[in-house]
Amino acid sequence: MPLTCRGRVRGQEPSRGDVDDALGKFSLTLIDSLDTLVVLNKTKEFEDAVRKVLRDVNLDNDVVVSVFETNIRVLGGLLGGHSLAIMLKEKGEYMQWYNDELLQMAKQLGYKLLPAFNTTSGLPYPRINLKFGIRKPEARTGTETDTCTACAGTLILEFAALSRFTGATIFEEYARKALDFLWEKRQRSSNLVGVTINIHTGDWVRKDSGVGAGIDSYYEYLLKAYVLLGDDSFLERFNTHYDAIMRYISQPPLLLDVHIHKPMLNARTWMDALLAFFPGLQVLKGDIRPAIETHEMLYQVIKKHNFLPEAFTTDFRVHWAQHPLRPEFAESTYFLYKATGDPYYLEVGKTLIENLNKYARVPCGFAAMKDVRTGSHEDRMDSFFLAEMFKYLYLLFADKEDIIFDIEDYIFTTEAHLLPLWLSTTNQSISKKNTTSEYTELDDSNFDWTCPNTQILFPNDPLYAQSIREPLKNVVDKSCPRGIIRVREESFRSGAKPPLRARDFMATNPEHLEILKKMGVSLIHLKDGRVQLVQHAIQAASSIDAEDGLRFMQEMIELSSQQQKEQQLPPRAVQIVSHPFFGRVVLTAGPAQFGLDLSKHKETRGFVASSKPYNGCSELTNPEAVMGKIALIQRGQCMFAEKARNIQNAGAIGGIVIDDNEGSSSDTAPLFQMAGDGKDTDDIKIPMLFLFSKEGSIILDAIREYEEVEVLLSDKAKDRDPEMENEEQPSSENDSQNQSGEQISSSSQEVDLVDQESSEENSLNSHPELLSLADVDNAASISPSEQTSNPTENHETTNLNGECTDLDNQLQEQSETEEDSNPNVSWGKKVQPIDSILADWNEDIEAFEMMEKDEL
Ligand code: DMJ
Repeated sequence: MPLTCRGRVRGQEPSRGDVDDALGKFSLTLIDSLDTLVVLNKTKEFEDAVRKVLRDVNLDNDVVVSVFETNIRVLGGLLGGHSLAIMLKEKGEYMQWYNDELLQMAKQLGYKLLPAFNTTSGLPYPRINLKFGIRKPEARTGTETDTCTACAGTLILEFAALSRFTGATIFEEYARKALDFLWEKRQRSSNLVGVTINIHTGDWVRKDSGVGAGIDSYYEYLLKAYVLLGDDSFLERFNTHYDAIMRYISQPPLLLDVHIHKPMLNARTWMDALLAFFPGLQVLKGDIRPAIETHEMLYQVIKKHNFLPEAFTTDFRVHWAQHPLRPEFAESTYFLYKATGDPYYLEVGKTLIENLNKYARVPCGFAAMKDVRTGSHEDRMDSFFLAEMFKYLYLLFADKEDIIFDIEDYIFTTEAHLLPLWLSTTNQSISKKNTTSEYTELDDSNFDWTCPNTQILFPNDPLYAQSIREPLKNVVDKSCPRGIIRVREESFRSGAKPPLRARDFMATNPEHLEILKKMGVSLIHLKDGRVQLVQHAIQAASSIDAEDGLRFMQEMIELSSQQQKEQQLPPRAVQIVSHPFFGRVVLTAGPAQFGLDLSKHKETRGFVASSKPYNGCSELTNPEAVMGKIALIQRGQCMFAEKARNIQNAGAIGGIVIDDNEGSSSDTAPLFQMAGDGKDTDDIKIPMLFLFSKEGSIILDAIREYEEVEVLLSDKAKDRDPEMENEEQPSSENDSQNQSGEQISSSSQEVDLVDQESSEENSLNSHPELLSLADVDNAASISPSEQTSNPTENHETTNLNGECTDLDNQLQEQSETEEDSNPNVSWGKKVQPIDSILADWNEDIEAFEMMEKDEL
């Protein structure tokens, strides 16, 4: 926890939900970073770290952990450590005492994970209790029915290595069985897999498919299992999936999720950050062109936001603003540099390092970004930062002689642990499944460009890569939204009139109502003035209209969730600028619906002072202490607006309200915004921000230690530069009209016993003409009359030159070329029986709801 300078111990911090499943009280970060130490030539430190692991780590804890995370980080970390320990021992200088102790621990852990595979399918349960396994009542797990594809399909490298190192074949057998089952369950016409699967029945629970969250390393492990184990069946499976990915998901430079049995239908209009590993995998496969294209697009997104947001839209806006210092982009950069030798990728690496140092480096490590837009931090440095990010960035710049062993003799696991390639010829007792009969030779030009042809493709000519990047130069800046192109192109192809767009819909327009009726969508007027939309495919005029209705509803769900998001104010930042922080610590702050709007004014800078009374609910008794400063006030007892007026009257230039719920943190709680008091709050001129208790105590601790603590209140963290370290001037700059400290009298006398919290519900109910969707769980609330239409969204899309072109023309072109080459695109023309449409429709809605609800 790099902000509070402590280790995170499971159970001793507020739960963060699934993220904590990686923590098993087994010194995760220490184990995950063992082999990084050797790569960085820190051999002595490696030796010490191994001793610490052997001395301190206990694997027999009563903790429920993720099987996937434990495998890739802990089992992988122990095996990577073992691989390099025996390499060092053989060299004769270090680790001479080592006697396979890490391997013994790995084996012990392997046996602890095996009960998870006790299912008829062979797919593992997603979680296991390290002490009690699955079945025992004390285990507190084992009732789950679903797991993600990557969770079940990312075991083979570690499990096979464990088997081959130890001779205990059971691990490799179990991992193979899980992979065989996933392969059997692939959607047979598209050859794609869904995101989550039922571990008992093998049914796909989420039928959307991409290369990012939930699936990513399943594909990675098929190809790498072929490399490590030399088993052709893995390559055949990988190639079959790769062909499907390139056919449906790859829409260069984008990679967009689709539905597994309607792969021409995009399932999302945004991409997640995990897919940034894919260009690296494409390099391993030897398909460099799309790797360069996707990587370039991602780099432009990074240049825009300093980091890759956890999710971003097809027009490159932030969808989820966090960035937990994920390594995938650095990984792809390393592989692309290796493949092309183009120094451009060194420049990319330099930018990554500069941004990390500038925005993420804090006194006790590197802090995850809570919000790439504000630059605020989360008290979190995941173990993959040292395991992967450090390793790949170091390797990017390392010369061969900088590394004390030959890195080419190893394969990287998904957590960048190193496994020696000689394992392919050791202990090969596992019978290989012969899947060749199932495998149909792919007639796909993708494979003309694969390994070993790369030598011919890139005779180390850096201009080659540049020529691919050039047309994409401005793809992010000049982009036009292209979220639903595929949905629309089907309608164009079928010759139907373009369906009514959700954003154009007016509940009072009779023509629109007529179209809705045709599409099987009916309107229900609720007593409270809201309107609900209900869809029944069976009531549509034709199957085509029914499909249009589905698309309309999907758009409406997306539009309304977007509008809900927009009604929320964005987060703000409290940046500690005084010694010894110098702007390095940026705390996520909740905005206020009143007072100075920090997005429109310059930041407010000042020293902090606690108000008396601390709750700020009455006239301050220490006005001299807060005058010209930023007052700290505790949440509770009265309205936020009242606190603001009291500190403003005492001459404060800003206020920070600190949550009184002990242990609350922006790591675990959603953004909080402070509402007004329901009356006119124009008299409040100073900026007010809210901090959860954990972030608040970072400031309170700083006061205890350094007395004088200066902060910046802003909408976005300011560059921390040497200037901050030199500036010793007291608080001066702020745009508050109360700069002079002049007293502004409060008009409000009202006292409530609780703070009025802003809630979505409040804002929704205040709109009379809200529209919601009744039979989809996702309550879509939308105010058609307030919608602003964006002309580019309707008619334009992006071409590879970054220019906006006319969608109609482009769609026609696409439709012609795609129909020629792809037999699957004609599905839109077929007249489907209505109940099959209805079934598909329900599946799509289910998948859509699931996607909306799920988090990475
Ligand atoms: C890592 O733990 C692994 O790379 C995993 O496969 C998915 N991504 C995380 C880091 O983002």
